[in-house]
Amino acid sequence: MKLPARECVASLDVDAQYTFTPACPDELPVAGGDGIADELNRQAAFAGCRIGTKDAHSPKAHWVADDTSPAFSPLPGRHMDIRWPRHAVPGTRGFELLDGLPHPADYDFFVWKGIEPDMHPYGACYHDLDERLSTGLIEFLRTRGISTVLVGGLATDYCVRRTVLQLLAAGFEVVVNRAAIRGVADDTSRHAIAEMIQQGARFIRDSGELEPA
Ligand code: VGL
Repeated sequence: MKLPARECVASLDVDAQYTFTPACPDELPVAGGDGIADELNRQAAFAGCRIGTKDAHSPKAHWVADDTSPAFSPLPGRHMDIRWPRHAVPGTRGFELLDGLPHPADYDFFVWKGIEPDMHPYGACYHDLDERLSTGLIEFLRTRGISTVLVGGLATDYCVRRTVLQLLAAGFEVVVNRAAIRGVADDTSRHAIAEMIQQGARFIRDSGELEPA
């Protein structure tokens, strides 16, 4: 796939954190989630800037499922949809980016998501589920003159999906690198991929398909 000039291309690593890998079995382990760092680095070599995101959640977030509030019980707010196990708590292993990725300070732009205990967003572009509170990512990409965003990360069916749909809605070309994504479940991932394609995302098998301008 032929890319535009490098300075118009951004590479985005969505939530490439240990919380979404088998290293954190009590959080949200995604099979193969720890196998994407090299491919994320390869896709970034085609881009003029690199963006990262992390989930950064309170251990006492209102959406945390525990013995007294099992999964799928009603949630108390409008910026959380379903309950999740406690995950991505700053100071824990699960919060950290996968080995081999840059330090957050070395990305050109970095988004921390879900810091508020009563919010559990998925996409990198908005802090809230209504998509009104910008994280600044769309503004950053526009200011940089970015037209095309290469996306990889975790998980295909939640945060990658929502981020891609938000970027498409904002008018960016989005290329999703299949070798750099992993999903929580096969059926939801298949559905998410079909939806992203239907909304205009293009998929590549791996970064070997990318051609610089
Ligand atoms: C995610 C489920 C819950 C993700 C985050 O990063 O895809 N999935 N929280």
